[in-house]
Amino acid sequence: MKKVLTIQDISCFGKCSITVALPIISAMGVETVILPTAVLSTHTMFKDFTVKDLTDQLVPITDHWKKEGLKFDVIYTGYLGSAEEIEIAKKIFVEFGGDDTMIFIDPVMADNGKLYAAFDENYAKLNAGLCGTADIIVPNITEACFMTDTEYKEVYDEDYVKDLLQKLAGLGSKVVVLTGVSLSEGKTGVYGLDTRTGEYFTYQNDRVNVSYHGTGDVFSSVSVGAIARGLSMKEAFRLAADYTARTIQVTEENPENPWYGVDFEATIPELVEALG
Ligand code: PXL
Repeated sequence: MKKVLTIQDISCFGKCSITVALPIISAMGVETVILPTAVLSTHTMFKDFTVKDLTDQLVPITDHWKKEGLKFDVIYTGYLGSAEEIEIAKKIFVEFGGDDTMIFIDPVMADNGKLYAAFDENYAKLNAGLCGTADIIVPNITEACFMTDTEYKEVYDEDYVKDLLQKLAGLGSKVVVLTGVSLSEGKTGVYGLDTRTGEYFTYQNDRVNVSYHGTGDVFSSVSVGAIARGLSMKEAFRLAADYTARTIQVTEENPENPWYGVDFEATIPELVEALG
């Protein structure tokens, strides 16, 4: 069975990071090993959330894994709590990544033009350095702007997206994919660049005019699960974009209307079926 290591926080309530990645990637038939970077009472969009940083646990845990000879097919990082954790993640890539290990980085730190509560611009620069060591990175436009010193625009055209992709390519990752790219009315999706071939690719589906927390984590988790299962990158991103859009739609139809996260639990059976 393919094995993924995911390094991100546990937000106990709120449906994001590990509480999204673990059920989704496991349901896709891929063993999911977790390395929690912090435990929060909720994600950071709630008021008065608590945080217990776990930086001091990362090295002891991974030292134990080294003795056990663990290796991973994919290492997927999401929300990391501190600059020090970024440095530790780099070491983990070297220690646990073989030639066949795919390093997938979602540099979770910002959205809608703003950094999340825990982060500053220096953190964004360090995240840019981490992204340089990846095979695939999947920032949203805000994160890409912070990492490349680019002005954030709410309204943009294809040239702006391609310019941003070229700047991201300069960080050093093999494949760079921007998420949440909307180039026509009513559509949204991904726009990527394979820096090895210079080829751009895009996939758009219908935009739902509402934004939910954790949708980036849903998208990344499905992409990682699909890549681990051997789908091509384009197939993986298409599946992930379709699944995320479908899950947002189902969440919108829920009369309880949970503002804090999407109802991926309701759509997991469809995801499993789509894998055949
Ligand atoms: O979904 C991204 C995410 C992950 N982890 C924590 C967050 C967020 C987004 O706000 O707060 C703790």
